[in-house]
Amino acid sequence: MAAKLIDGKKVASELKVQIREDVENWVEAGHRRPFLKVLQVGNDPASSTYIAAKTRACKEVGIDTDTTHLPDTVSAKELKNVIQSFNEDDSIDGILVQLPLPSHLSAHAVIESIDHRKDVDGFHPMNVGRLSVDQPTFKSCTPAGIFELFKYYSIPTKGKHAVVVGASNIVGTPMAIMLSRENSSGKATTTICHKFTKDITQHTISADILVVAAGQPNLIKAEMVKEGAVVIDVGINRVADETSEKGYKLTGDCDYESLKEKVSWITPVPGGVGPMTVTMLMKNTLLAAKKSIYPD
Ligand code: L34
Repeated sequence: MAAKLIDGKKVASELKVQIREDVENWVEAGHRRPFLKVLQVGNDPASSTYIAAKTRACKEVGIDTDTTHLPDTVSAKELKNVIQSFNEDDSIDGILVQLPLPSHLSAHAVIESIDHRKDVDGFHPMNVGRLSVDQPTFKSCTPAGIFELFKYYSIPTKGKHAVVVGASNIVGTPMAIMLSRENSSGKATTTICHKFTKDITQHTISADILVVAAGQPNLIKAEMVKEGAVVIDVGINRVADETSEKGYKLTGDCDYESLKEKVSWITPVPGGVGPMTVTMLMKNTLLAAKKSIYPD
């Protein structure tokens, strides 16, 4: 069986057209244009690329944005004060602190210092907690984007066996929550694999839906998946490649070439999940501006 391509780039651009319309309607109704504040600490090159993608998307959908850039020597206290000032600034609808942070800073503490009503990443414990109990919330952008892809391609999750490889706070954990809940979203029987899982293949081989967010190039090979499975590759690894202009190429966590002969649906890297993550951030920022999740 040859797999069908899940074209995240295409779906993302269609969704952005819709979001743009929603933004313009909001503005035409007399409201201030939504505003996203991005905070970058240090100079991680991948972070700079992702923030550039977010800034571009804001432009496409008509959301105002700017990025405050702090040096990687910033203290926890200074960073907290900056975030506090954003929390109190009524002209800011959404706040995003790009991760990872330099090692002397605690991501937990930083995320918790963001006003949960402006947490458009959906990483604040309030929002993750609400996700866990099916309350309206800012859904983490990557899992939300993957669910949009399921919807667009009419890929059912209800009653399926979903396996998530990787248990990060950004992707694996919220993805597993969304897949597993009975009352909203997934309704799937869900397994989470992580670095302590003894035999990953034992789990992946029985997956109807396999979501891989481990950050390890070529972790998942054809012999580890079931014929006809749906494979979502969240990995976005930079591997050295002297033939490319940038000196690296992007590759996911899955061996795409061998998997595509065996599975039913697969996301490419790049052009799969990445653009959806960025698009869901636009959606959350509009929700924040409209105070849809947390009315005053
Ligand atoms: N706070 N930190 C916070 N929020 C996030 O949602 C993120 N993430 C992850 C890293 N840190 C974060 C992102 O934005 C990963 N991520 C992200 C964003 C965009 C893309 C990939 C990951 C993306 O646009 N990917 C393109 C290729 C980009 C390239 O050329 O490098 C793609 O087609 O996959």
